[in-house]
Amino acid sequence: VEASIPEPQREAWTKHEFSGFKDKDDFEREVVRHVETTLARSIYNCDESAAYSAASLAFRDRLVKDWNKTQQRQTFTDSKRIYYLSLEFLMGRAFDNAMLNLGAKDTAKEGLAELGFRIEDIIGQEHDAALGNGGLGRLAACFLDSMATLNYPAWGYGLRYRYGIFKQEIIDGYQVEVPDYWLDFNPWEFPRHDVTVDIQFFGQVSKTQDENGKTIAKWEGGDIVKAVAYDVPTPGYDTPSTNNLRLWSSKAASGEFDFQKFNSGDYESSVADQQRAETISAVLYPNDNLDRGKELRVKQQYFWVAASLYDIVRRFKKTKRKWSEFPDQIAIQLNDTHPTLAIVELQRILIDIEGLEWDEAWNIVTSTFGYTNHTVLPEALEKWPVGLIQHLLPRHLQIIYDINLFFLHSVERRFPNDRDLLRRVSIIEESQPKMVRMAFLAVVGSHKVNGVAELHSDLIQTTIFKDLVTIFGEDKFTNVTNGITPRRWLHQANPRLSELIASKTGGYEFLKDLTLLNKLELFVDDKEFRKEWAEIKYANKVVLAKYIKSTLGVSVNPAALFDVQVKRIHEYKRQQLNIFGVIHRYLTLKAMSPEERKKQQPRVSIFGGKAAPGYWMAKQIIHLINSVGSLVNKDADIGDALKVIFLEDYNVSKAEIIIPASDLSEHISTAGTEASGTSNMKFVLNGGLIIGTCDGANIEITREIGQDNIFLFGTLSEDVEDLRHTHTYGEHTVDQDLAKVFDAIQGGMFGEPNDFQAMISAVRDHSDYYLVSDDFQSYIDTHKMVDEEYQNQEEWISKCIRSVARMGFFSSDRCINEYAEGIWNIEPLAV
Ligand code: NTF
Repeated sequence: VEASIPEPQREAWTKHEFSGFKDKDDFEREVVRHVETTLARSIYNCDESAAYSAASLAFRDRLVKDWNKTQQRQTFTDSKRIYYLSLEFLMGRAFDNAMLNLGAKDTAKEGLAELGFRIEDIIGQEHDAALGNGGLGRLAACFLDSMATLNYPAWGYGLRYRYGIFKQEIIDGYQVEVPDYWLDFNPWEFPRHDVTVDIQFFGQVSKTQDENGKTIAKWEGGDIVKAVAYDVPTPGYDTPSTNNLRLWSSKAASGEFDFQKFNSGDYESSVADQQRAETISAVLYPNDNLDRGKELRVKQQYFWVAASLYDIVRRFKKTKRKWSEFPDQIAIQLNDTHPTLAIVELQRILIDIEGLEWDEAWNIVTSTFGYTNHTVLPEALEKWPVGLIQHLLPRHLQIIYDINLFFLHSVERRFPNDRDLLRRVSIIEESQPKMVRMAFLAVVGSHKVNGVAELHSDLIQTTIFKDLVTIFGEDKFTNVTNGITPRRWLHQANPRLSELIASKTGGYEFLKDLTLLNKLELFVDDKEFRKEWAEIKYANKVVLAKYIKSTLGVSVNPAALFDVQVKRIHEYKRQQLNIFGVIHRYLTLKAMSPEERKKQQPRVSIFGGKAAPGYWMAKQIIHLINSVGSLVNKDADIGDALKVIFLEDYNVSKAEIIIPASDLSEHISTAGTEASGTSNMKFVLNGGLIIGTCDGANIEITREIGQDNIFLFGTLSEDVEDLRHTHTYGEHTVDQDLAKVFDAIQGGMFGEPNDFQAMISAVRDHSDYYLVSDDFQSYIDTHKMVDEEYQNQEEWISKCIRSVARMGFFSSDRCINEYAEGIWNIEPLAV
């Protein structure tokens, strides 16, 4: 490893090496030092925000030591590395996580107390790092945690958005979006102003022949934007391994400042050019499961991918290995199609810059990449107009055409005279305008393609990639069922439950081997254990009830059944089914005598989630939920029997409060639409039961925990197509109970009926694409079962314990090990 200090001077360095705080006193000293020096405040002048900053810096100092050593070890060992390319990393807060992963939270707690602070208040000061929309981004964050915990040499690559996902405010029942400027103070990142890459856009390609008659392509002209690296240390749990997440930020290239304009007095427009360069990494696109085809988005993608590949190739070239060894040293995983241009960029680097032959280069490329698909929804599959790529990345378009040509030739050789097959599998869709199908490009350019749950992996092989399976064979396609990190989603979010589990399973080992949870089965019949378990759930519900009271002013009874649906708002996730069910419950309660009403199981229906700013129907759904809440919550006849809550601005740190407090959570997508879902796993792991459809990972959760421990309902995925067909071409009547719900809405019970007309029409007058009416009856029947079973608390808690005991499979550690073995072919690095 390179070092610039000569041997004789190193002794002084070793002698004075900083090693971070070791105990409580050390920690306090570090906090006080950071308050006085780094934050430049006079002593005793420290509010919670400053205490957060200083305490974070004290922890950061320790992380950095481990991080440097990990990087040094990885460079020195020179073993294979995995690069995880994701346009989203939904990290949430880092401070609590760092304390727990370093095993120093108790030290910090005592230290902060002596300095006059409660650790919870200090944790609460941190702004979420919200560089993601939902499940896809949070999955990437869980993967980073697992890769570090399992000691894999891994780097994440992403974009450093100045604005993360917007902050949601609810005003008069409507969603309002507020920009999330989160970088005012972020101790968890290190700008690397010396690590920059020039990224080229536009320009033209010239072709010449060299002395051997070989064609040389030169991409020239156009604009240059500078990528600056920002590094985020990501610690593993109970290991010194600390990996790197490198986020790129865009800046005007130094040569870009237009002195011509400047000297002619047009200073403002030369500044405007600078700002234009900075817009590339300015904002995260707020769409979940939707592709809007915006030009700036493809610019983001190329900017990030080109910077990352330059970095990866630069690192590889330092080792002086042969190009053929590239795939033995490097695995690159594409998180969805967003980084697919990396395939084209690596091919370009190898043939245009490094001078490799096409075939040799293409072999390296396809052996390096793996592609994970996260959705089958057609509106989410990325396609870029050929004209746009031509304009922005002229050389890349040529390479895409060549990749397609060679691919189609090989198809034609194996399946002669099947012109329709060629049309169907072509990377270029011959539409008006022509489009580049990014998912096909990703499949053709990777050696493995995986879905994220069993049903989903089967579906991609039989629908969107059916022809490609025929062409490449089944071995190229595989499944890796998603997982979640138990460190954040159990230990951090639910410390009391984690402690109780530790007391019965032999310490905190289960956090590193989640299958050890199975030891809990021994205690299912232990009354005392069940009591402790129930007390923890109740305490978590009290915390959430207080939060609801403080934010919405609504009192909810912690003894009621907490029924939670928190996730992005989307028609396919069917929050409309949930709220229609709630209205049905309300109408039923209203029709009862007061005595009868008293006998019903009290419920709190809790919703949360953001709608994409341009998704009008999703915004209507939010409005209806809030309108129902404002009527129901102040209806004196109803009282505690039903409350309807919409929690504003659902994000990772709020999930950490909500999930441990749930009795029942809703995962009710139309079968075949939710690729996996990951919150379903988080809820069960925290001792809540699920009501759900046979979709995504719900199916495997059922297999693991047993069908007695989950409330399944609704149409099966294999029947969905036929039902849709009947809606369009045959009988289509609305369920009778649902029709009553519609009547209530249209009668103005929840305010202006026109506001909700589109939601009703989608079901009644259009084809009810998401089968809300078809599934309505079985949905409300199943909720009736839930009410009955909840009455028997002993049995309910037994189910919760049994379920938790059987959740070992859903650790992201298992998931990462599967990727490492089946796709990346890499091994952990001994520490
Ligand atoms: C999401 N996909 C899926 O909708 C979820 O079911 C899944 O749990 C997560 O990915 C993680 O695998 C997307 O966000 C996208 F972008 F593919 F649409």
